[in-house]
Amino acid sequence: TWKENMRALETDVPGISRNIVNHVQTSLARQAYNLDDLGAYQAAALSVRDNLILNWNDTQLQYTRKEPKRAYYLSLEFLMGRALDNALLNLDLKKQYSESTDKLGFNMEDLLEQERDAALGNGGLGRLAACYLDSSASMELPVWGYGLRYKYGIFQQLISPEGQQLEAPDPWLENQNPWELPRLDVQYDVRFYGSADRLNDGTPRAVWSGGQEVVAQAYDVMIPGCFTKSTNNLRLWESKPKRGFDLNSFNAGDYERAVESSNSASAITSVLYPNDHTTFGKELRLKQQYFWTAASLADMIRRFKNIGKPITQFPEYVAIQLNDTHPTMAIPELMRILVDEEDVPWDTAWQITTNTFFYTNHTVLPEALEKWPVPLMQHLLPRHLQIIYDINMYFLQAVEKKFPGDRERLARMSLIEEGFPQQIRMAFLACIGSRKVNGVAELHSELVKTTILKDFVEFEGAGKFSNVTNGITPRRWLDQCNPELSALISKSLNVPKQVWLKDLFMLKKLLPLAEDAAFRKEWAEIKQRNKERLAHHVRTTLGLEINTNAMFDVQIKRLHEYKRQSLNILGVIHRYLTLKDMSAEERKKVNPRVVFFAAKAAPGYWIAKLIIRLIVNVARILNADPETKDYLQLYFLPDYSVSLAEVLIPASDISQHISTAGTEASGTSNMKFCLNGGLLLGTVDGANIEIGEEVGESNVFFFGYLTPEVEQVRYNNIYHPRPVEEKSPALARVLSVVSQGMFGDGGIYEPFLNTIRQGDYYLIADDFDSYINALKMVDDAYLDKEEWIKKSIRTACTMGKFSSDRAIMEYAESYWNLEPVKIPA
Ligand code: 26W
Repeated sequence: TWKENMRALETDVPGISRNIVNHVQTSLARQAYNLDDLGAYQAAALSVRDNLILNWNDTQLQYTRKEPKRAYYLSLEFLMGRALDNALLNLDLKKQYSESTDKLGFNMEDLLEQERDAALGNGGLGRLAACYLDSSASMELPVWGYGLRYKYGIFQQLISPEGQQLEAPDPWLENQNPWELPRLDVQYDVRFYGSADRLNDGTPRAVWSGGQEVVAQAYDVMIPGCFTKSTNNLRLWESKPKRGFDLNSFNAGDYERAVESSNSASAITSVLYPNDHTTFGKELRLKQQYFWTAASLADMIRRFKNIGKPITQFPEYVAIQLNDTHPTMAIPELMRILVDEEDVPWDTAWQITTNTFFYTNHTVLPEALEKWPVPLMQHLLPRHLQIIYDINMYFLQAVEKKFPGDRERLARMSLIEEGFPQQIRMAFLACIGSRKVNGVAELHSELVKTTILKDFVEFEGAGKFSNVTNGITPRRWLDQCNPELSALISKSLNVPKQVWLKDLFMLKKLLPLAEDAAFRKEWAEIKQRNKERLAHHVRTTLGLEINTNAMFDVQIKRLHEYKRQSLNILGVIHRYLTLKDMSAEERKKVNPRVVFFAAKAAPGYWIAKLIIRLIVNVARILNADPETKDYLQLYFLPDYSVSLAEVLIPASDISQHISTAGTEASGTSNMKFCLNGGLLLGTVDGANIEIGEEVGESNVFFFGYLTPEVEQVRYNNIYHPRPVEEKSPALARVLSVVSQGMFGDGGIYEPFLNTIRQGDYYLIADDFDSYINALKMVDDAYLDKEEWIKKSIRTACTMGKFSSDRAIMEYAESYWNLEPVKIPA
């Protein structure tokens, strides 16, 4: 009877409707007559989740039966965005669900808008993790993600009338989250503080006791593959106090401390740190990192033990990818488990560890490299500090053996940086504890080898270091966000999207159609409708009217000096001044432009906030100027998110990726814009370079100093400074109108302007004229509409390389040694 009663997937419209209504009546305890869009969304989401759970169960059962090697992606950030549309498309049930909700009196597109973004990430690193989960499931690979279930995701951004960024909390779990499943049976204890005593019995073992214990509680989020039953898992940990309060402290008579620790336990997973590219050395952040890696490793080891193999075979069944250094504490934690709990000899334990981990570096900016103060580690994780010291001792002995007497090298390579206080260099620990190390684009991987990890390449050999160029999922970033373009591609390739969405190189077959006027017309009309969709979005959310006959020029990413939104806004002011210089007749020949920015700044990054303020105030003046507003409009769209990106990207004619050469590791939005037929204006940096190689130099706009030149320019800027007037008269004029108050109180911008006048670390003045020249080339190219559309088609159709399916297969084959697992129907 068990078998007879098993539920099957509901895939026809009547079955789907029954399921939705059933959830309205029971799960939500609501009635048809008072059901609003939010309720209907929740019921639809719960019914989709039912389907996902059935697939998930089959997938996990198959993994248990087949015992394949598994990979785990450890990321402190997963920037998932919305789930409903994505799940419907991957399950191929969008049509049926739309028809069903239609019959029930609801519009599917309105229901989709009810969902809040799961915004458990800052930017590129977190969104990459989300794309990789989609690709792993779609490629039928046994991969799980492990992260934290933050109660509050990335802050909501508000912009005050003066242009000041204000932050509000993001209570994304407030209306319940239909996409997660609490696993009350999956809990682990995690210890902090206390003391570590070596046994000194001839083994490396120690006993770690006392301190505070907190509970890690699992929540599972299903990750559906595209057009496959394969459904993977993202396991997120929530921290909870143990039995109300900590008995250890209580029994030791420290009642106050016990109650305090019960509050502090829940604090661990309360909020995502909103810093990106800057470290702060905060105790709570280290607590997050250890809490998460300890719970995740305990979970993996329990699962491994279920298959009954000796612990030495751990690396044959488990690969762990470290998404940047944030999960590096997993390395000493695995050593602790092996040595102290499993009684494995040190060398064997180190062998197991270094065969299990893989480390991806995502930035070479010095301020982003994590270091933890030794006294903090001693206090919070005393046993791990001992282990790190031991790892360092054996490591430095080996370095000394290879390079005898090279004291400076030992100091450079030590896991412990000297200073007050001493600090632990997490990138070095991640490097020596891993089997392989990779960067995220060709140039970046070279920079990793020649700068931050140079000594390690000399010591370990270059073979350990390589490149996996980032990718993006074409499901969310084309099929979902640009359904009309997706349909045109399927029609023109004459294959269902099922085929090309999983083999993105097929787009190349459409290249000849760039010469077909009818195809170009359809292509251009879709771009136009996407621009109108964006204009509609801005009208309804902000009440602003946008000129959809203009070129749409977009820069959307975290606000950071190295990404140079500053260069863009100064270029906009230059364009404005040029328009003001013209006669009304001359202006009529100008090709109208609308410039869009969206960006969050880290709450404590005040120069970044000042740049936002400048953008907002320039927009205020420009959009109100009757002489120029038909030719130049400027918008700062607040609260950038995955969902906003899904509206902006398909609408762009040109997008800007203009970091100082050598600073942007890869960039991934560049790939998204190009895949949607937007042209690229950028520096010779990160993945821009590889995009240029794929689309051909004549279809992209490059400018600026190259990476090998940057160091010398920076040196000159300090030791042989030249005034801005000399480097770029055009920029000097722009700086002076800002300073004189054309956009409100000029005085407040002085600290920002001074970063350019003095030092100019990011080469704003050095690159300005080259940038303005590139903008002019873009204008000229846009005048020839037919040629522009050809470039747009060529750009989109050469993006095959940038599918995250390609990237994840490289990890699976060359790093993890993973095979796909077919899930039987
Ligand atoms: C500890 C503070 C902190 C937080 C986040 C330091 C560094 C980070 C991330 C590693 C920054 C990040 O998101 N890097 C971006 O990673 C993307 C995915 O590989 C790349 O495309 C971007 O170029 C890179 O800036």
